[in-house]
Amino acid sequence: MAERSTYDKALIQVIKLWRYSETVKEFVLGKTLARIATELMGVSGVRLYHDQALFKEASGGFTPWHDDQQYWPLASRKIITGWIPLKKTPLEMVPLSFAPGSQNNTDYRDLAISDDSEMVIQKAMNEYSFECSAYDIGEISFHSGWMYHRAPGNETGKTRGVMTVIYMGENIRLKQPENQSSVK
Ligand SMILES: O=C(O)CCC(=O)C(=O)O
Repeated sequence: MAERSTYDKALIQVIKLWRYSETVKEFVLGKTLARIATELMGVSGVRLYHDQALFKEASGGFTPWHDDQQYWPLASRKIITGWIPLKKTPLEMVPLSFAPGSQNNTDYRDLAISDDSEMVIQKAMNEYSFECSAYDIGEISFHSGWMYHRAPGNETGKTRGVMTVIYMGENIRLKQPENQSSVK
């Protein structure tokens, strides 16, 4: 752990879970979450952008303040992440904290997940209130692509596992990448 970067200490990522299991495929490609995402974004329908698992290991580091959309060269803000804990996740298992309203703050959007984003965005977030809740099994949250969020390090000695499913408005278009994060 000590040799990893802040980004790599925070999470282990496994992408495209729907390819590994029929059950997961049914869940990820199913209509339940897609319908909620459609309603939240006020769009006529959604497409799946991608899904992934994120494991914050026992003794895993904090997830620095960041927004998600900088990583995606998409031309509108109609994109949303469903954050889905794989187990009951009480506050000590460090669920995400969100800064509602911060999706309209354009100042720090290109700060890639790093010690820098943690420091700079943390300062800016002092003018917002945060929301952070415990999750029972089956409870999930959605956050829009530009909303800043973070999570503390995991000191519980147990891995905190979640999966995310990201939906975009069905009419969304690609745009030229505007930063290094979205070139990859
Ligand atoms: O689970 C975490 O700590 C980070 C997840 C995240 O940033 C996201 O789903 O957008």
